[in-house]
Amino acid sequence: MAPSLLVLASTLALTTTAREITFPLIAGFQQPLTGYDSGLVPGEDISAALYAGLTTYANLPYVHCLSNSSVEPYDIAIVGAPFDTGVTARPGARFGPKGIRDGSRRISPQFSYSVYNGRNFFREWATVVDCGDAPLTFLDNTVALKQLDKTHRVISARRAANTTVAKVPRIITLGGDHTTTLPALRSTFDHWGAVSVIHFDSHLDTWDPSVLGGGLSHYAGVNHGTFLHIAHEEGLVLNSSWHAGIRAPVSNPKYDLKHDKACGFQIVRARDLDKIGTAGVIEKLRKGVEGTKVYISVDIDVLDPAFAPATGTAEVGGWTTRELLTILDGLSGAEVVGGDVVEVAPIYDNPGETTALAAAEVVHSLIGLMVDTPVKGKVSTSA
Ligand SMILES: *[C@@H]1O[C@H](CO)[C@@H](O)[C@H](O)[C@H]1NC(C)=O
Ligand SMILES: *[C@@H]1O[C@H](CO)[C@@H](O)[C@H](O)[C@H]1NC(C)=O
Ligand SMILES: *[C@@H]1O[C@H](CO)[C@@H](O)[C@H](O)[C@H]1NC(C)=O
Ligand SMILES: [Mn+2]
Repeated sequence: MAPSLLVLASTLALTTTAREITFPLIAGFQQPLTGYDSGLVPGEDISAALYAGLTTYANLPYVHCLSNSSVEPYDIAIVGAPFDTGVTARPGARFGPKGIRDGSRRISPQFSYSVYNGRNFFREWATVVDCGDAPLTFLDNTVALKQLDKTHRVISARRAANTTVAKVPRIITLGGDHTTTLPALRSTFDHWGAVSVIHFDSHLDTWDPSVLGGGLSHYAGVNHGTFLHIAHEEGLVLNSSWHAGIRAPVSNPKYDLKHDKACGFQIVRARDLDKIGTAGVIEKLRKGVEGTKVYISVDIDVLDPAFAPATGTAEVGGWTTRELLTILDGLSGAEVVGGDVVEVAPIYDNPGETTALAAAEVVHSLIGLMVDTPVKGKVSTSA
């Protein structure tokens, strides 16, 4: 080595040994959010952190809600319904629950105070848990939907955690195609009777099974475009129900719309928002369901494909994610007894998870509505 380089090398060595380098303890975004321990590693709290462990919705605790034994009680249960063989266009929503959980990784009970209302709905009276997915066969729709009926019966029949507020736990379903709403409505009927459905969707979904399904078979008639017709037939839906965000074409303007009305629905179309704004939409929906129990079903295709490309039956000209969240949060005060986000088919999402992020935040809003307004219900004996 040349003498000058030697000098340089020894100077560098001197510098590094002479200077005390203090690294920041742990970068802010790597800190466990439950609390900050000043030690670098020893004593560091590793009991809870984002992106660690298995992925549940919003880093909530997992509870095996379908266990034969008694389980830790909960007030609001998230359950996945991996079912997509009732879809009429692109399949893939059986992986929706996984996609929505992935999209929710950054949401956590420790870091969820809203800048709009200052509240953290995970930290009020309710215990919110993730029950994982319902075991549904992927080869027989009739059996799968019966399995989902049973899943809802078992989960909703457990005694709630905070019985001073409400004895019956409420369920938020992660779809699955929209057919999965039917078992959820049967379950809310058991505890609360018929409900007003607020149905966010670009499609009506009240089609007569002989129209959508073609009358091929009874089996084919139970699908993601007919479940609201069937729910009406079964007496699960009140005539104070609403569609919001409708824009898809119908097959017969006279029959389809008349039939939809007969099923108990009124309509806010997607472009109505341009005229009456989010406040106008909120007012219509709130007044429309006043005094009744409400089930909120969000087909992610209510959003424009720019905001939710990953869905079974995308329709252009829809709402933005912000508009939808504003409208949902604006429904606070409604007695929401159940809810879902359906038709998320992650395979069509982009690397930024646009659809999954939106769906995860919609679930967050549904939790907010449920925590904001507790609802008493009768304890079912059917499970
Ligand atoms: C749960 O209960 C059912 C019916 O009693 C029984 O057939 C099944 O084996 C039980 N499962 C487990 C895992 O114990
Ligand atoms: C149950 O809810 C009540 C009313 O909001 C609250 O005061 C109480 O702390 C809750 N209990 C538990 C165990 O969370
Ligand atoms: C719903 O039905 C009741 C009676 O069953 C009726 O009084 C009411 O006007 C109906 N509401 C709508 C919006 O059709
Ligand atoms: Mn739908």
